[in-house]
Amino acid sequence: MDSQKVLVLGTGKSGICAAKQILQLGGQVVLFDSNEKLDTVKVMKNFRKRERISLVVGELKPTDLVSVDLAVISPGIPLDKPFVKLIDGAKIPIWGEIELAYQSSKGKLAAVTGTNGKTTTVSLIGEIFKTTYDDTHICGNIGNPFTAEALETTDASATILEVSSFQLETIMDFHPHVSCITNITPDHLDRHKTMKNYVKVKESIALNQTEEDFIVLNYEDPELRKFGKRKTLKPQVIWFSSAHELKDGFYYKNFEIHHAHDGEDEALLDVRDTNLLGAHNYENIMCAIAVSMEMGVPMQKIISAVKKFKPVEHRIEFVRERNGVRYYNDSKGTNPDAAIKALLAMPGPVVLIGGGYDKEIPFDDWCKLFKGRVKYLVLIGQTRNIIAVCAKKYGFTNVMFAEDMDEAVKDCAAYADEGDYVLLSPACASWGMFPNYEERGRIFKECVKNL
Ligand code: UMA
Repeated sequence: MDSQKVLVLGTGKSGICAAKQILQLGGQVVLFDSNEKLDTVKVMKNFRKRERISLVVGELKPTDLVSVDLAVISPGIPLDKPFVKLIDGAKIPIWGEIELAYQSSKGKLAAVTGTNGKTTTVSLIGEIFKTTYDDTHICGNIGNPFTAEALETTDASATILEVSSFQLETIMDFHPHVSCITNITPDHLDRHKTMKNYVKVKESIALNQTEEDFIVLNYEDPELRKFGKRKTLKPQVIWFSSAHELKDGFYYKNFEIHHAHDGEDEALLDVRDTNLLGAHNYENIMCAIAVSMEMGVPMQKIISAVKKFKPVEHRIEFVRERNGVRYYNDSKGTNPDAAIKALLAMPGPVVLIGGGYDKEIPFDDWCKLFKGRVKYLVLIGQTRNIIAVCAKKYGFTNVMFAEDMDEAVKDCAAYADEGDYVLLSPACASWGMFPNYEERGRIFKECVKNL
């Protein structure tokens, strides 16, 4: 990186941290953001010394590419953008922010991808690693860019990385010792266009893995079952299942998590001794146990960390009880599959808040579940008409529209009776109404607390 000129695309968290890493290694940075309304002063405040950094905003011109050695792209930038094509046309290599970090990172690396469950699984693995590794790094799509951590890692470090499909599109040498795919269900089809493309990009987490590495896969996911049995797949497969008693791997049965191996079957944990709710969370626990075991954490330490672990913010997070109504924040339910899991985890009648940014994913499987489970559905955001029409198709018409979160929460409070569950689990991204799902979740909690 020494003296190289690197064009960093995007000035969000990833772009800023990537630029800092390049500067720290002695390189020169040209930051680019296509948002013409960007607060350039705020962006530049991230950098104390301005000698080797410049900022280009709006349009990227061929002259901006003169003597650029490498481009590093933020995950939120689609690869079909004209400025990306311009860079590609100039034969400048394009790395993802993850790849840049990987090239400088040291120690042991595990990576988790999948449509849902990534954040809980990664947070849990992080807590487990801390029992054994003094220098544990938890980063990636979880909200802490890998480039913010990479230069801090040493040969004694253990890193657990959450990787999104956006990030996997631009890897090159990226090679985790243990990888994991939690599940693959429709998401981000506005970007990947087809399910086939989306599955392929998720599976590329194993691209550079060898026979000495491991991949943890969900036996109940049809795509992953096919993938795990593929002859060309190099890493050793570790299966987990929430529905089948496996002969080799981890499985869930009658509240217990078992580990079957070498002809033996060991009951490891009663899930009622954990703070996690719902079958999808038992799958997350199995992923975390399998990854941690292959990363060298002793099983006893793994089990005790699992028992202590508290659910992550915005994932079926209990907010408060008011007049016998329990309020849950599942703002991280940004696609139908995640929202289905949250809905199924509720032990009683639900007053549901849904809707948001349109990622062009069908809502049918989610809406089919409303009858008999959901008392009222309060819809917000761009997708509210689409969801209302879809719910009607499946005989559900108790639908209300709200203009903002405050109105939605007040509607829920008015319609919920003692013993009901008010759940924010929108099945959509937050964009359009909120900057991100975290902010959406925080505003929901604020509104609930103000009731
Ligand atoms: N930008 C452009 N041109 C474009 C698009 C974006 O210049 O055409 C600029 C924007 O103006 C903005 C910057 O790019 O300044 C934003 O970059 P970004 O969207 O990559 O956002 P970051 O802040 O870098 O956050 C990213 C991830 N965001 C996305 O993938 C959309 C974060 O995941 C991640 O936590 C962070 O890196 C650290 O690794 C968020 C996410 O929604 C949580 N992820 C999706 C998901 O989980 O489903 C994949």
